[in-house]
Amino acid sequence: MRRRRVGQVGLVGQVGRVGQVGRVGQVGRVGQVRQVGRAARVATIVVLAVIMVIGSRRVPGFSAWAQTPQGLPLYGYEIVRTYPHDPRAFTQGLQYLDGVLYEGTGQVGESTIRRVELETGKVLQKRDVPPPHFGEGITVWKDEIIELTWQTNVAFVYDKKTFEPRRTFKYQGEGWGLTQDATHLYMSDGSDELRVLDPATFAEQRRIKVTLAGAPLKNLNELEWVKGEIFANVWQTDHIVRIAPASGAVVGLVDLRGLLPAAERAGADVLNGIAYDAAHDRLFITGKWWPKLFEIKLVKKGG
Ligand SMILES: [Ca+2]
Repeated sequence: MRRRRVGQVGLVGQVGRVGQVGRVGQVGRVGQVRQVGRAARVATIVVLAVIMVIGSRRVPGFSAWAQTPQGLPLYGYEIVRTYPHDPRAFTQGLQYLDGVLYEGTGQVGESTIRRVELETGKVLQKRDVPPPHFGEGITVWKDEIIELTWQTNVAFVYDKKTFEPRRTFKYQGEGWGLTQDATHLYMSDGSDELRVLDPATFAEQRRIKVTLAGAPLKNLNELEWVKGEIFANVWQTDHIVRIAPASGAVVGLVDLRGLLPAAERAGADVLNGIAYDAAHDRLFITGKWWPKLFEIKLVKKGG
């Protein structure tokens, strides 16, 4: 299901109808009424979810949410700098470390791990991931690179310098995104839960149930630990949610629609790929088969 999604352009026709977004704004406001019933709240979330999916298909005149549920902060972006990105890289994992990017790419038979020069997008080092594996999220832990696979239930561990395989970890379910703080790994699997893992053993310590305005939020994809929050792409949308790791609550929404110009969107797939340079407070964003990688600054919308 996560394979070539470019053919979904047909959805745009349906999206046109959602140009009646005015209604969404109204629903959003309903969410602010304290006494609103559960049904109404669920309806709010359903509409929001639909918008998050449909909103990723950029349609002229499609305006941003008038309001977000429960007054969640909404962020737009400012492009600081644009870099080249390999348009054949089906980006599934991205991390910035010591001046370079580490990237994991997907598709069976095309999956790779790579070290990439930020400024030029040049691939400095690469290792193919053999079929039947579909490469997913990666993270660099100490002197190793850990890579998830989508549906083959195995994580590969490589030497960070040589990219030589060292060992594997097994896990249940799908592998999507992977990030870390100083002590743990955080893994997404397509559900509304993030697994908290021991980096040395891959043993699961606990799960974080991610909620948006109280309702489960699924399809959390590529991840990045940013200043004490977990940023997660929501699959098939141009939105990133900011998650408080302690509670799992979404504490902010980032609307990145329009980041990749429409002309370049044709051969590209969805936004996926967040990397953070903590030393210089730089946030990098790209997507699957995107020809560009962007350094952005978040800009708070509304009041
Ligand atoms: Ca990342």
